[in-house]
Amino acid sequence: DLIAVFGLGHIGLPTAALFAKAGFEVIGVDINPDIVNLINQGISPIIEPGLDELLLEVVKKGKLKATGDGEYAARKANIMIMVVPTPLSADRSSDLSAVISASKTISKGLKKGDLVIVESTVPPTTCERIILPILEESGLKVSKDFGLVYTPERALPNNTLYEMTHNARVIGGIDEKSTERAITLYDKITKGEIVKVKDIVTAEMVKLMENTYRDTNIALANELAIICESLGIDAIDAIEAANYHPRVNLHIPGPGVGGHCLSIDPYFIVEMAEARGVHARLIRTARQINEEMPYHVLQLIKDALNDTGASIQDSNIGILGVAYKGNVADTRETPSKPLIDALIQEGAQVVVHDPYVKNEIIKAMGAEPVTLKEALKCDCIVLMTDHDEYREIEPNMIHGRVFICARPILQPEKFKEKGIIFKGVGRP
Ligand code: SAJ
Repeated sequence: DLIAVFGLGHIGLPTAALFAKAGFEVIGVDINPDIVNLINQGISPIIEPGLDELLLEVVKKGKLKATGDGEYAARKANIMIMVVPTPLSADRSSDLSAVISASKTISKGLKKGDLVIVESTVPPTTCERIILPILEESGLKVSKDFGLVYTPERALPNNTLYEMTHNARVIGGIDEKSTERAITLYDKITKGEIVKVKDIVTAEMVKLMENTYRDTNIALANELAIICESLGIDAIDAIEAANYHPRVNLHIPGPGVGGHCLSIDPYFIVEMAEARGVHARLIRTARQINEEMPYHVLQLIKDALNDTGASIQDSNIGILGVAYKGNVADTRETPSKPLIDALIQEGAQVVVHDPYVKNEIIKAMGAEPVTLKEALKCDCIVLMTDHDEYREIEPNMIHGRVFICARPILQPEKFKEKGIIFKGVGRP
């Protein structure tokens, strides 16, 4: 089998590399010529543990080749995997333009006996309602001439290669033949269990349900954290104690939910539910709570500065972390961005430290990149990301009087004892 992977991003590239490593001939397709060039030199455009080595190996062996010519790839391959992005539009509806465009390209090269596999995260029914009709514009008929399958990728960024080869994989096809063929294929790259579901829509929905589960649970933790703050008790202690219950697993409160998945996928469910006249009330509210968290952090900053008789306008503020979560360089949908915007809007001087994120990206956010030492000199320090490096922060490293810790990775008492005004999400 010759495999073509459409979309060489955070999921597509590792997927292509793993199939190449498993012995398949793989053509990777991307519309960005810079990405194609880098990959053909064996250089990974994304940071992901283990990917550099793996990519270099499969490119050197000639097992993986990248191209911008999708039609060529579709004509050559007999298995086509679609892993293109599905962002959220400004009105919070799904933007399926990349999926539609990739489907058109695949359709032009589609042959009898081909299998099309969709991995892109999509609102349920997208495969059958949108992708399938485009594929059939080729004149071929699904089931009779070609197969169609949906299988969501569930790997965690920063641990992608391990999870891709060990997590359980859900597969749902348009017919039994498609499903079985995909099972045989993915079995070659994963030791994880393969979970067969009855149809494509179930497989599409599974992916969204997983991320919605997490987003909703984080919203619950965030709401409880704010309530605990008002009670003057420590939410982190309370959550830890509650989690001794064998059937309770409260999540960790923080400054909001970032990343390309949790903050977007729930809206795909909302969109599809609304289209069917069902109101996704809890899911929508959870999103709202999480999106408001950066403004809760802003309030903590204002309150703390107020306690010292200062205000945002005449303070310099050092943000620790603009990555959406600890130990990654990814800033997509990061809660740090709305906080920085609000602070600048209110007239604060904002500097940012992040050990992973490039200075250009920090500058593009309108803030000045600085070293950790410099950031810790600010009047007010705001820890936003749970990078391991920040777990080592000690009271004597801080020069300012106010420390806002939006992640529960430091002990409040330690700082308060030294006269620092310490506030945190969920902290008394
Ligand atoms: N977060 C909290 N509290 C928590 C857990 C996370 O505030 O208790 C925050 C994080 O700091 C971050 C955001 O939530 O800002 C999301 O982080 P994450 O590590 O939970 O998830 P992602 O977005 O990096 O990856 C998720 C994963 N999904 C699940 O765990 C259900 C991953 O397995 C998926 O493959 C990925 O989404 C995806 O591609 O959909």
